[in-house]
Amino acid sequence: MAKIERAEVFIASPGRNFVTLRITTSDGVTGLGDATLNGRELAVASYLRDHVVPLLVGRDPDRIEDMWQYLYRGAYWRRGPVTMTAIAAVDTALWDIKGKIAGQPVYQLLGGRCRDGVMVYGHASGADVPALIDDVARFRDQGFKAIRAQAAVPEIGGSYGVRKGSVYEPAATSLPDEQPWSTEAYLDFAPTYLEAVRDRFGFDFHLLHDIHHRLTPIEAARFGKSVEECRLFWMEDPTPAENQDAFRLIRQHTTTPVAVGEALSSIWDVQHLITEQLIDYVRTTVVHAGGITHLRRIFDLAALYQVRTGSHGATDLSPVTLAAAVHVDLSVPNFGIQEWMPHVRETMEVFRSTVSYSDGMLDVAEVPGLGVEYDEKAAERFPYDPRYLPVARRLDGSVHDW
Ligand code: EZ4
Ligand code: CO
Repeated sequence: MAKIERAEVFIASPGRNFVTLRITTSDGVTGLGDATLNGRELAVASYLRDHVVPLLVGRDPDRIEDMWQYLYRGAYWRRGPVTMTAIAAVDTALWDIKGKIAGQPVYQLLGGRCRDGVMVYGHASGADVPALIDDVARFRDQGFKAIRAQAAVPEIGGSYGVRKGSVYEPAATSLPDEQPWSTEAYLDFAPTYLEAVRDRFGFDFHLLHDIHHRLTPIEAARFGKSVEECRLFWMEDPTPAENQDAFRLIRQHTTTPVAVGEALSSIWDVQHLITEQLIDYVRTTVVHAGGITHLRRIFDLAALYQVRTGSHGATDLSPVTLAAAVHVDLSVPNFGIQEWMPHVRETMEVFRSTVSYSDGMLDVAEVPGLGVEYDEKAAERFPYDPRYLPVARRLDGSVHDW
């Protein structure tokens, strides 16, 4: 029987920071797991290096479910993004190893393909409405079937989700950047640019919008109602989801579909959202929600309630997560959509991935495992670069949800 011989944690910043776990078996088979928690990277690296790696060595790499239970129940302390990201890294690496040993892509081990490819949405954004319209046109030209639209709010001179040059949501060095927020200005402005996009391009593509936890439930209800004519594919994170019941209020007022989950890390965090049908899409991911094993459990629960998947896929999730997400997306019956932003060249020099884009869809190559390798040598050129996500403050100086 092969054993886990080695588990290494790599921290590198090829374009942005990534934490990667590589497990090697006594037969020399390697598996990769993403362990990146944007802005809190070293907490997960320490959790793995100091508390998990010593438990892995000598164990059976075949027993993926047992390993999940062992790390989750064995920690005693429940849930939370640091724990669930660390467990995810181990789980993902073991699925990669199982695929390589079987000589099969991971999606085959998950039951095989349910679809030919994975529909993705791209991120169009603009400093003003004409720039947003140009960006939407660019995504349409690239064949995207679904596009998220975000524009800077004039009164506050910016917004989350708006690219500056080639950089998306740059995390600041030293201390977090503080950015102003006005709910009133956003609520007046955002529906107008979503309408402008529909007026210009019509309805032959899916239009998405991210609210990024910025509204109260009743404000979100008003927003959802005000954009019903735009027929959004979804409004994302309309209000923070610590209180799952808050979404009932939104539901009572609008038919705009709701997506939640990128910041949530376990099935218990989305339980009521799903079982009470308070959302339409669940956005939990491989890396932040306990790996392929736990994400499948969430998606199976969601399927019972006609909730579809829409996994988080911004560039702070590594190419290992993207590949794992595509394997899951290919194999679950209730797939909805996958978020995707291409990683920069430096990232792809370190993570050699077989994920490919064509005509609005992603696919993986027919290679064993996840189809991603980590180039340790290339990674050495990109040392860790501590950064923080921004913090939002209302115009009176009080802290708001970012
Ligand atoms: O702000 O991934 O839908 N995508 C998002 C992201 C998140 C970042 C946080 O690290 O909201 O861009
Ligand atoms: Co989001």
